Amino acid sequence: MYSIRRHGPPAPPTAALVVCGVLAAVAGADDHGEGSLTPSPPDPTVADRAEATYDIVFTGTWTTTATPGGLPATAHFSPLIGAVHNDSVVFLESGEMASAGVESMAELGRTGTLRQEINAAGTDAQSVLAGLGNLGPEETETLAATVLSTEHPRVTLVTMIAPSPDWFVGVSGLSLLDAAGDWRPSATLSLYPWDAGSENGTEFSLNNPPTNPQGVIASIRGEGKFSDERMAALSLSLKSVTTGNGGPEVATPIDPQSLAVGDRPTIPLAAAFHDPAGRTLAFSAVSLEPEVAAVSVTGDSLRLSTAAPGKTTILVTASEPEGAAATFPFAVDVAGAHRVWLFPPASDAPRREGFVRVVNRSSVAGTVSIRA
Ligand SMILES: [Ca+2]
Repeated sequence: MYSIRRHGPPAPPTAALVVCGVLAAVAGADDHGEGSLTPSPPDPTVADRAEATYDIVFTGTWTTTATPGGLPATAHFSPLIGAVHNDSVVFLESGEMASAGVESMAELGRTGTLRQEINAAGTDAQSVLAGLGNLGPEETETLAATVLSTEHPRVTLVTMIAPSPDWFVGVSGLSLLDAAGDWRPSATLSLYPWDAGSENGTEFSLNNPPTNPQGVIASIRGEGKFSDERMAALSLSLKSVTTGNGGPEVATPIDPQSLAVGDRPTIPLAAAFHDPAGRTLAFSAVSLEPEVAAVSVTGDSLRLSTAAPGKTTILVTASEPEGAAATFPFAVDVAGAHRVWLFPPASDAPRREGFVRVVNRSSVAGTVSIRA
């Protein structure tokens, strides 16, 4: 028989403590890919408890590109079901037998048994994730403001490819903390088809004979009905991080900024945060790519200083005097030409000539001086 597998006691904490609340610079990697039913490595030890909210967006990409033989007339994805949890529990895994809950999800699109298994995980699971209903082959559903924590930084989320014998897509034990204990600003994954190993059949049909003895969960990407293309996409984007209890909260995050090289906008921060106790907050900010745009904070005013085309993420933090803090990221996209230095260096022996073009974007006269 199968069961929800539990890992042994957690490894002793490593000597190095990891500062949490700062976010990793890694963004947008499709690093889980086909292995999305292989849980992430063990969670890092994090010094201070923090909560992070993510928007989790599931998008069906089931077209004849994914199933070249066509889609069944009633093609859909069953209601999303999953959990936010820690690394002590695994609800499903490639190469392992499906639990009764995973079997019921994969064969019939039902969520009740898997929900019971998640509840039975006790404190290892922080919350159940559930969609609102069936989704069309190319439909999108957002699980907005999903709360993760340093103790529960993992997401498991699955949905049946329906109708089918026991086929599904999903992720298992995907950690949103990186190895250093920093929250990932975003993650984008392609979801490929899996066979739960519990029911026979090669057509898009229900009620086939059970697989006896039960097999294991296995990839069927590129097999049978499926091409090598993804069936769905999952994107997870960080919205805010809070540390400490009863501290400041994110009220109104700053919108993504599209800027040109040389822009230096000033952005007020007072409305971006809310402190339940009404304390005076101290603001700070860092740029993950300071060569694209640097950031400075004076009082409750944030100043961006763009320097080169590219993209960066700005992390804005508000702290109250006892140290509780809230952080959110916003994206900055800088367009414009690269600065090109056309003056040859003094060490350049051949006599080459250089030139510089000066563009004054403001209405105020300025001075340009060149020293050679
Ligand atoms: Ca099967």
